[in-house]
Amino acid sequence: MIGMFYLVKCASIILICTPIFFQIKVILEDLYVQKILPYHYTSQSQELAHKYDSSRMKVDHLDVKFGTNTYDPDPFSQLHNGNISRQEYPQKENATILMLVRNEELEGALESMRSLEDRFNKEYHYDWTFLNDVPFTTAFIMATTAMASGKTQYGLIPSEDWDRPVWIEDDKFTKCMKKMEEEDVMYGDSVSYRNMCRFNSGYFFRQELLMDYDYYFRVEPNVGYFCDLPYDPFKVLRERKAKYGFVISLYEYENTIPTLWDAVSDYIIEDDGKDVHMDQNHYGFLTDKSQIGRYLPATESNSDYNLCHFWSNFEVGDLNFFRSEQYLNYFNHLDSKGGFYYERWGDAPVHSIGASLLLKQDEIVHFDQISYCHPPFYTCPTSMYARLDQRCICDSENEYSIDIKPHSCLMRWWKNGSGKYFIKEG
Ligand SMILES: Nc1nc2c(ncn2[C@@H]2O[C@H](COP(=O)(O)OP(=O)(O)O)[C@@H](O)[C@H]2O)c(=O)[nH]1
Ligand SMILES: [Mg+2]
Repeated sequence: MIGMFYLVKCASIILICTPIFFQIKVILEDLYVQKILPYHYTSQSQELAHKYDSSRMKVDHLDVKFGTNTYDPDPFSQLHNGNISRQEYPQKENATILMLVRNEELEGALESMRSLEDRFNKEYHYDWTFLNDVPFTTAFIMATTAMASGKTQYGLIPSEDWDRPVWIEDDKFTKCMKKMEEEDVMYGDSVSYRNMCRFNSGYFFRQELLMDYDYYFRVEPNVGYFCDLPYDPFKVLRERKAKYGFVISLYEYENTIPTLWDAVSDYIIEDDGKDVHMDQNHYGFLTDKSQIGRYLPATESNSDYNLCHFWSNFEVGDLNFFRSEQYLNYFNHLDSKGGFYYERWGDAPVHSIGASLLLKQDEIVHFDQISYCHPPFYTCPTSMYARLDQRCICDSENEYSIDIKPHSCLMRWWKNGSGKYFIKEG
């Protein structure tokens, strides 16, 4: 009887308290979702950011390769316990490999890295510097650091070096972009592409991570190197006192740069021989439209500019040249015209015209034995012995092997630039 009494009492208490319990449960759940969970994520991401931030990466993750399929939930921890000897590789030249890249291009970045590491950097261990307009993800940092044989470092580009400057007029910009979109201009409708081109033209060399280096080797995601590099291109530049090196040269799409040459001509007049020395530079390479062998320029142009440019997705260059007052004057002059936004000026013609006007002959190098592919074009040594010697995997006869095709400017470079020679022969 007493048992029955307690049972009924308990049941009635439960019945009375159920709504209260339910309410408490809802409140606790809300608290968890709104307060505790976000705190958990924030603190977790802060912990990761701290653990894998660029300065620690530089020190900790030098050249260590992990065993495959480790069960260690934190394989990086073995780096902290001092068991692994960290060997410092001296930089043979004061140089870094440089990649501007988006987080979502990770696989392409790794492809390029693997290729360049195999063909060149595994012997040299040059640093890799990655730049991005948004923070790199931990996944990106970890994967690229594991792929590199040298140190890695990651930079966030400040908004003032990347975004559209305030003096670009909104209405005019929108109208110009719309017009380019209607005319099917390549990347004509893209704001981010314009940011990227202006950044590469005038700001990459000002990034803090690059300040201590003299040379850079530009790499893009999804490029490849088909042969072992037969020399260190940084060393070639230093020994020759050269400032800029390229492998592929093409004609630019004129509809991306309708008024670029007007701006350049203005600049040359204003400069009045101070920095631009016509008797020593490569003006001829930019303006020669004569027939060379069987070929006239592949593209007609409406100005004196023949549209030839070095394909800047591959570059090895001297950062001090880009940081020089001469280059900055040239860039500032062009930038003030607004053509990076009102048109869609590419960094390739801007670099190429700047280098061709400001550098002396022999300060620009054509790396004839570096076999390089940025789809759709590639270069491949024509000499069978070079291909065997450098373990090449490429066909120099293929239609996309660009060197002496009508849409290549290389013959124009041989005629008006440094002449044709082989670096190995000196
Ligand atoms: N971080 C970042 N990198 C970009 C952006 N747009 C282009 N890039 C990089 O700039 C380089 C050139 O871009 P890409 O798409 O290859 O242009 P394309 O070679 O002219 O077709 C590559 O290294 C890209 O990863 C961007 O919005 N943000
Ligand atoms: Mg590209």
